[in-house]
Amino acid sequence: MTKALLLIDIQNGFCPGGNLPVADGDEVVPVANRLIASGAYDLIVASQDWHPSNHGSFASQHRGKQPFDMGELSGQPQVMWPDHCIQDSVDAEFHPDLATDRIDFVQRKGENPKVDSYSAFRDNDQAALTGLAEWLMAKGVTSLDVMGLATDYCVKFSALDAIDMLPGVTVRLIADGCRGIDPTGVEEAIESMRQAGVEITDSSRIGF
Ligand code: VGL
Ligand code: ZN
Repeated sequence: MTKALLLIDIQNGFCPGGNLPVADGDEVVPVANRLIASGAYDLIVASQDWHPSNHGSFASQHRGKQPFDMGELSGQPQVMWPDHCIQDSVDAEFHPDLATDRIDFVQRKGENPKVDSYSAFRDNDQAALTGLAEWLMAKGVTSLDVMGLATDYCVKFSALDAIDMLPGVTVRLIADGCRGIDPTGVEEAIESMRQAGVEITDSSRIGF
């Protein structure tokens, strides 16, 4: 048994004071730190949204678009986001209280300006892989617990891809370790993960 914890985008940009803040996003930090310290995991992996300043998911790159409008990117429907998690900015750094010294592998994503990458495993068009699935399989991971920000975007896409791309691996969502952008979206996201075979659990049931 090789157990891995996947921390999705626990970055300043998605916490209060960030450029794309998720309500109470910082509340996932103590949950992550407790899980890391519990000793329940062999491997800790973290993803980091890591955009160039001209990323095509930014409303600022589209004439007449405001943040949270719908738009298009490379011919596909795309939510227009505020500029966020720009490479090497404070906004893109992990939350300062996250126990980053215990992270074994950081997977950056969203570097191609022409396509968004909610999932830590591959771009939204499913063309380019990040390499994370290969890394986890090479480590012989048998179970993957997923938590972080935001439930209805990057957490959801990552958990669904984990089911798809890691055959035989048990995938669980640590629900109390997630916060979302849109409350309705969060309910739908959890339901779609459940239907895809993601076990929905809680940090209180793990390791302590
Ligand atoms: C995310 C929107 C845009 C996320 C990243 O981490 O959920 N959401 N970029
Ligand atoms: Zn992003």
